[in-house]
Amino acid sequence: MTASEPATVRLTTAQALVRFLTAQHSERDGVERRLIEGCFGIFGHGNVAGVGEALLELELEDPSVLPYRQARNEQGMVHAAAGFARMRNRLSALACTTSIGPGATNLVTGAALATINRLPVLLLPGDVFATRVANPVLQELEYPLSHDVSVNDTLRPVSRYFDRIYRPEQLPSAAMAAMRVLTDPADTGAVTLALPQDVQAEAFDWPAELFARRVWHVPRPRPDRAALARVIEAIRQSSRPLIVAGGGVIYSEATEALRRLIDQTGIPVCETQAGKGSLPFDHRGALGAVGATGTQAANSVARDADLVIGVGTRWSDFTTASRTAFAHPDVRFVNVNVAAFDAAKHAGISLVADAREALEEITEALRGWTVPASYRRTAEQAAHAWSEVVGAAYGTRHDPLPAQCEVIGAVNDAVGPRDVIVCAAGSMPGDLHKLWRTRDPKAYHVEYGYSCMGYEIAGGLGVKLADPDREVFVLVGDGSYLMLAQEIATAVQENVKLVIVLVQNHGFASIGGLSESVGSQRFGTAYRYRSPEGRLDGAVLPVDLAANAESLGAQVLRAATIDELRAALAKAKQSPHTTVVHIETDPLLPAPANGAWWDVPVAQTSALDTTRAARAAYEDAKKAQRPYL
Ligand SMILES: Cc1ncc(C[n+]2csc(CCOP(=O)(O)OP(=O)(O)O)c2C)c(N)n1
Ligand SMILES: [Mg+2]
Repeated sequence: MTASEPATVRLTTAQALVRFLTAQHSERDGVERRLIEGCFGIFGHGNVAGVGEALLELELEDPSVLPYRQARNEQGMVHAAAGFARMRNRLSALACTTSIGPGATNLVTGAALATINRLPVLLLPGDVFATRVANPVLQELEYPLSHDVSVNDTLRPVSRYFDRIYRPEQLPSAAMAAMRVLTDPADTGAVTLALPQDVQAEAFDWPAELFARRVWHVPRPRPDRAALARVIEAIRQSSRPLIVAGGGVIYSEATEALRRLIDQTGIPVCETQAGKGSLPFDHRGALGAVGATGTQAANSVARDADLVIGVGTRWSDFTTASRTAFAHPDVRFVNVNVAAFDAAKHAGISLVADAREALEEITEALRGWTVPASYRRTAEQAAHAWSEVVGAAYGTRHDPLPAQCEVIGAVNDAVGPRDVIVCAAGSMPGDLHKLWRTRDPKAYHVEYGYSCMGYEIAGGLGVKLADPDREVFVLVGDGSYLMLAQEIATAVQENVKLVIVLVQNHGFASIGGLSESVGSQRFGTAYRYRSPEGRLDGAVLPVDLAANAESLGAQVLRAATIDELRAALAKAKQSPHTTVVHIETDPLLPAPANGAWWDVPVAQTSALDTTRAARAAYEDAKKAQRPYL
């Protein structure tokens, strides 16, 4: 080698990729951290000899550099990675390696969840031979029209960046593009680098600088001056403005800035699922949840608001109650969002910016301006009235089986202010949104972008890995548990402690209630034997989920009453082990009503009286739906 020739390192593609990952860092507010902190995986022939060999070399060198963790299900490991990234405010992430075929397609649901929630996860599925010398390889889908399609192409629409590394030379540019997307607050989501199994094992002379320490700066874009002036003008002209705090407030660590703005101006604040915790529940001006699962306090203020200022929200149908929540005839929107896509929604005044930067500049520009005192009082009284509703729900005392609200109340009493609750699907997310008393911005972790059954336990594992100093309480229904509970075994293996509250109500309280409301008579929503009449309305099944959890290595406590639940939670908190607290509840007792609507179309023609009645109610409710234009 002459002095002018650049230094190279001979490694396989897989070795080069994992070495590259160990050198990547993110930076925001002057703090640098590792970008990819570890790797989940399940090995098969599509990754064992490539990425597997590379990870082994790394572990033998130093097991702390890129810890490898075995998952039980590929979907579960992406959920864990998503929970991890959310807990870290998207500043660090985990990689996930899989085999080809089913191992890879099991990633799809997790990838969709990550992308919809804008959470960075790095997916490394194996792929079929690039050289095609041995095709069709075991598990290869043969697409007759083209040999450059594999099952991994199902990951394209659910990835924010997708590339397939057919040749080692492609790796540097693909890997750099992947890191850019992972660290871009507007573009982030699942990033997929599909790795054909032969290419993983192929050696190449890499430029040494590929492995140099690299820092990806996470920006805090400041608002455009003219757009900011438009926003300030709109706020000054409003008499009933309302802030809707979304997940962006929390990811941007903008909660202090939000607090300063509302303390100064008196603008009340309500929260989306991802934004819950933006303010402590009892802060002056905090109205709690908004929309379909909102508090009556927030929804009454939302109904009359003349200016709705969304901060870091993508305006899901739950937030707008399917475009019925904001009913003022002249309501206008302001959208503060780091993603132009969301900032343009509802014909709002678009303010493309980081939430913290934008809130600080808005606060400064509004100096001396406040909402009318009477409006502030109205909002505070509404919040106070809802707090009494929550207190009553926490104290329901239902017999013989407790109500879910009481369970939530008991868990709320048991958690410390920084402890995290994790949930995702079923009736609990809505009840938690309405009723949970949140005290810390990172203490409420309900995945409601994809509301994916099965996220709860796996996601909780990721949360705990991201912040081991906090106690993590997973709330999971029996339906979600049956879908994906296996990562309990991973938590046990990793000595990661979770407290899992398993709410057994023998089926779907959520969809059962919804089914009834749309006239479908709870059809197919309870877990029951097939009866002699041929219907699923026989006796309750003999399924014992507590025994199932025990068999996976968890410590299990069975509670029959709320008092026993309180005692079990106290014991679970003290225990160093992952503990499942099992409690049976009455599925027919919903949380307090809020009068909000959700658009679920009902059959326009039907032989059923129940459906015809529901259709009439649907058509009536539909009249309140607005275009927000
Ligand atoms: C993967 C997935 N499949 C289906 C659904 C639709 N869904 C939403 S809630 C629910 C039932 C959840 O049952 P359970 O976990 O027991 O909670 P419960 O409704 O009883 O509170 C279903 C099927 C979903 N959200 N996710
Ligand atoms: Mg259930």
